[in-house]
Amino acid sequence: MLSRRKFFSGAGLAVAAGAVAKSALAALPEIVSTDSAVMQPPLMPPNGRPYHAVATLNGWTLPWRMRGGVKEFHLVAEPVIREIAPGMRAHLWGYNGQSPGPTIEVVEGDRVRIFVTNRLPEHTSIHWHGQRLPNGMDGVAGLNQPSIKPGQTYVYEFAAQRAGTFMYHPHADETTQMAMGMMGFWVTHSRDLKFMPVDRDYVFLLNAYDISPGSYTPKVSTMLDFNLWTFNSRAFPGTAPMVARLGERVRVRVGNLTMTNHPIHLHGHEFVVVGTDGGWTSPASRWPEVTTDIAVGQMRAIEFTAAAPGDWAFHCHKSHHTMNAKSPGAANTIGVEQDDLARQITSLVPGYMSSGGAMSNMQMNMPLPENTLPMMTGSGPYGDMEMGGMFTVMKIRANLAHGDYRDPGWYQAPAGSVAYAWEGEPPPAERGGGSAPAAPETAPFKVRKPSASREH
Ligand SMILES: [Cu+2]
Repeated sequence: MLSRRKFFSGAGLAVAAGAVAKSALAALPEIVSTDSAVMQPPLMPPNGRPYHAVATLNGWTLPWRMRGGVKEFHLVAEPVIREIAPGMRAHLWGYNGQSPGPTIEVVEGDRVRIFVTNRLPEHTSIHWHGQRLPNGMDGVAGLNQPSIKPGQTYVYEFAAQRAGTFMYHPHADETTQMAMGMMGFWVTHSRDLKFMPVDRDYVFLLNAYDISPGSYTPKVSTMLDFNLWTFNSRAFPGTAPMVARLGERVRVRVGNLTMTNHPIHLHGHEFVVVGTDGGWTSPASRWPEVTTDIAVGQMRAIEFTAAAPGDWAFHCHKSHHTMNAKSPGAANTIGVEQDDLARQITSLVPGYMSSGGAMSNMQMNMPLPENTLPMMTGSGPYGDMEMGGMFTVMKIRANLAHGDYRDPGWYQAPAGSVAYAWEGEPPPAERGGGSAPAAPETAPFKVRKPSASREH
């Protein structure tokens, strides 16, 4: 359940709400909001066409009001506090109490009306990324509509024409507002309950922030050099696990609203890309993969059968995206005695954090600035995981009930099925063929000088 509901909370609005007639209040759907980053179970549709609800990683689905056959939602753009992971909170902008905003779920053919109230200190708008809709509902401020000024509420109305995976985000002062966390997921379900059914349907957005160690608010002038890589504005170990029962069909839908691409990788299973930005892929077009690259502005839906029990890593394969903020330009200190060095540097550069070898040891000896996550962190049943950022775990269990989304804890591997330390003596090193090949006296290939005429 949602942790709290706000009915026009906020000092100024509370006065205004008291001054207007009940009939006027009834015209706007109630504002449902949460301050929690805890993953909510799927929201079963209380009315309208039935569908198989999705589960939003560290997020929730926005309830609606059915009015005259139209699904009415109320989004509020506002400053929020997001716990990125235990030990770090970010001052972001989002919707209905959190960043990202709540997931919106509708069914193909639904008539939808979305009220958007702006409680930000600047203008905004919402673009419904990927939707077929009337041009005036596309949400590009200045092009399709005037911007929504602070304090104003705008109404968007359209029919959800195409089933698939979508996002929403501002199309006004976009670099600022997306760097501050304004975005949300949208799923339009098929009218046909038998169309590509799955047992679990997880959704989340890829987002990135530039928050200096020791501070709370993202730098919004950053274009590429972000230092915090997140799944739904959560960094590992703050990311919830995705869970599945052995044998279940699992779908994961990912949208990328960062400024770079992310090769998303699942361990222990092959998956197929069943959906893109433009809809479902044809079965003949699919091929098995274990990593799929998701470019900027793209959405991908992947599917696999949970065939093997265990705790399977699920992460972006750019290794600097599975760590938290680090000091840029740090040297490789592999082979350097770290302890004494760190002490000496810290006396010169307060807050210094090294990069390179032995980072975990280093961190243990270094005090972190307040509100700062360790660069490589998280612990599992066997010790330190040294991960951060865009990382979570797909937990597959034989004894999990259908529809149970609770964290089942760490996997208890059967005896004899875990990598183990060799206890005996290592064999002597031998080189094949007896002697090492002699080094050539001269380079075995010709070096051609670059020719100016061949350069383009
Ligand atoms: Cu990445």
